[in-house]
Amino acid sequence: MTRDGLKILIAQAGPDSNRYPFRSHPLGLMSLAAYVEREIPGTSVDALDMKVSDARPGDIGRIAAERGADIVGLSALTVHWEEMAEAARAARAAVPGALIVAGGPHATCFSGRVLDSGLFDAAVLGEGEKPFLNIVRARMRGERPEGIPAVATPQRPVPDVPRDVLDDPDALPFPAWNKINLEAYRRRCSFSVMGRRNHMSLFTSRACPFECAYCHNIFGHKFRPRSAHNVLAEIRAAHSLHGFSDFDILDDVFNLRRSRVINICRGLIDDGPKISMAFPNGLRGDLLDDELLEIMREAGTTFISFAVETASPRLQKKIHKNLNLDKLAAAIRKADSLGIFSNAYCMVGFPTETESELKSTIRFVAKSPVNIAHFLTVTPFEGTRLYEMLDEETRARAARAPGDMRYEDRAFNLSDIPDSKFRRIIHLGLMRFYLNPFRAAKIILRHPQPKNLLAFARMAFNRIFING
Ligand code: B12
Repeated sequence: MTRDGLKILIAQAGPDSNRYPFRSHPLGLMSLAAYVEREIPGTSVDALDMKVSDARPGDIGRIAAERGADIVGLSALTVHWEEMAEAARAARAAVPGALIVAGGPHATCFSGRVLDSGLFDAAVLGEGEKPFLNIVRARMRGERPEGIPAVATPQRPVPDVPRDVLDDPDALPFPAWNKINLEAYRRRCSFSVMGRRNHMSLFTSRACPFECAYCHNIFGHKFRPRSAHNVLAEIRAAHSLHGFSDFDILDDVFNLRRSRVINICRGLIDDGPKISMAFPNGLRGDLLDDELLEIMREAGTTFISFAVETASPRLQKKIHKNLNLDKLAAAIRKADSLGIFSNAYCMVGFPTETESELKSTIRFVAKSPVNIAHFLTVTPFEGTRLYEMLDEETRARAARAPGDMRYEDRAFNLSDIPDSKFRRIIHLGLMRFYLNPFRAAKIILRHPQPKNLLAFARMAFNRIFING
């Protein structure tokens, strides 16, 4: 049976809660929608991000029924698996004939568990465009989604081909900006500098060749960058169609290929548009040099998160990040001298971490000119190499509570430092960092969004006196 005009609803599950206020655009859903509609004309895809919507997971059934959905695709981070399961249950009850498909980070990492729930007909592993398109095509032929590369099903829980990615990411259409409620993201905190901004998220490359032990690698290790030409075209289209002049670039490792970064920046400097660029997800500091930072600044870079993780060379090795700390420190200083607002992401509480290693990380950051610091307690996600390093008892605790692995959660101090001392050191570190008058003055003078300074002050207060 061939039938066009298929209706598809894809949704990202999660609460719209202030407990974790940051929001970024659901680029995965936006890309799937644009790709499927382009490849199968006549198909219509609706996208819904529950993290910025009044719709609760239980409402997905009603929404799917109202739209007459033939396929309901659901995505979530592992922390929001329960919401995703509830949405699937609601969809199954309301549109029993629809195909219910899981995708996104949780389905990628835990496809077996997702299918064992009995709520899904299929789970897509990793990059979703090609597998999802193949599922839609199979449905149009009246076939079950069996034997499709990168698609697990209850009958075949391990796909024959584990991933099915696009070799040339330039072949993707730009994300479907028209499928989401753009206004909802303007009203919420962006991932960058704690503020409400008229910004758009951007993903300019897929995959990361590094093997950091704590990472759930979604796109694999073969770095697939979009060309500078293609990235510039997306920026220009988002700017001219929707007026965005502020971009959050969320790649895993945007600056892996120096020449590409230079070409993107050169294009912006020479031919515009004039935009501001932020890198809230972290750049690799040891792959930045003076000249590169200068051109990035000239092209509009206002904010960089430096993914420090730890200042202990031993731990850098143990977690397979192998960051060159001297190069990182030099890049932080250079960014500061160029007036770029910056953040340091640190992970604290690694297995075997000692008191002196923890203090060395805090000292590294406190002595550096970064404007914001995060000391996030390491969360041992199942399915990562870090998790494999744990003993049975700690693993069991981690596996029992995936929903509890929330931001800045203190439940898993895996280090050799007793809990109370661990907390005290971090608390004192945060005080030393934020209560430095020179840093405070610089934050006020340099903040790229002065109207968000109050929100920033509230965040720093919470971090020092509540979370810290
Ligand atoms: C931006 C971002 C965020 C944003 C929000 C992201 C969101 N979607 O809600 C913020 C800052 C809020 C965030 C927070 C956290 N994040 Co985060 N984040 C990211 C980041 C850097 C980019 C996401 C993105 O836009 N990707 C680009 C798009 C194109 O990819 P995608 O969304 O994965 O979609 C593709 C596929 O997954 C698939 N797909 C997606 N949806 C669907 C749906 C269907 C039906 C199908 C078939 C396929 C499919 O196809 C898409 C296109 O190929 C990723 C890293 C990464 N490489 O993706 C981490 C990542 C998603 N985050 C991660 C984590 C762990 C967290 C935190 C839990 C960290 C922490 N301990 O605090 C918190 C959660 C806090 C909370 N309580 O909500 C992990 C998730 C692992 C997991 N198993 O859940 C990732 C993968 C990082 C990593 N490499 O480990 N994050």
